[in-house]
Amino acid sequence: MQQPIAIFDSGVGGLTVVKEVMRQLPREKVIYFGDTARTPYGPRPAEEVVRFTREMVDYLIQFRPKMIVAACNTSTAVALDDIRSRVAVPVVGVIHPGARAANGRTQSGIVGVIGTEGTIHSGAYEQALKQLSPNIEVVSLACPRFVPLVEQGNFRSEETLETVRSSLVPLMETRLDTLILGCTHYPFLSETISEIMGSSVALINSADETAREISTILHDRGRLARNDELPVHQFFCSGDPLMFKKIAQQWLGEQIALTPVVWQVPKIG
Ligand code: I24
Ligand code: DGL
Repeated sequence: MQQPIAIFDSGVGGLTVVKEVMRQLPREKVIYFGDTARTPYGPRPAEEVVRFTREMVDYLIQFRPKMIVAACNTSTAVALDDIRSRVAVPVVGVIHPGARAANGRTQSGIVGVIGTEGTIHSGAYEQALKQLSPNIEVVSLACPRFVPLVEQGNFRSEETLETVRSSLVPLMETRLDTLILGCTHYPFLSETISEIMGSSVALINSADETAREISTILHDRGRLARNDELPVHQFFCSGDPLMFKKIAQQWLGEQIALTPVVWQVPKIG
């Protein structure tokens, strides 16, 4: 029996990491958990995100994964150390891979980071970047209006352009040449963001970088899957299963096996 890679997120956004893992590592079996009943995590207090993240990890551990991937930037920002202290398998988050890519890319030494309120307030990207390059200058900005736009499927409307433009004003006064899209949803807005920031600003997609990191770790540890037949992935969500299935199948371009998970058992009587 092949051990799966467990990937979790606050909802459906982490499917961006899943898609990239399926593309880069087609033999690996993926177990995904999306906490769609309690999404979004971005505006929640850190303490709550840590607690919710623990619950997802505790659920996923029953599948004996060879690795756990926090595909959610907000969870990674506030709960990565907590998860690592609780499990014995490697835990990969989306922040270090994104920070490493940005550090390798910047020439001006000024890097921008956009994300949810939780991610930006944690300072986790800034800390990761400074650890790689102490002299790097980091400009961080929370963009709380972006996730709702993406979830409306509103990627390129006039309203989106205006919202993105007005949100990014604080970044345009800086000389950054690299911008980390530090949220699962932001790559869907990358054309609009690029239009506003200009073509001289490189956009870093943390999901793609994370898939490469997963690949490197499994390769280095000799843990890559060797099976000939393609794996059957499994998806779990805490909220509306039909909604999850619809989004996942559309995004991944294939049928999925989904199991709804009841978190809080309803009180009887
Ligand atoms: N995209 C996202 N979230 C949604 C959505 C979307 N609805 C349409 N599209 N809804 O994230 C989130 C609302 N929750 C409520 C609770 O249950 C789960 C859903 C970004 C996509 C991440 C893969 C647009 C859309 C789509 C398919 C693919 C991509 C996409 F329907 F942007
Ligand atoms: N998945 C979250 C993140 O990457 C975005 C959505 C949310 O706020 O839950 O930060």
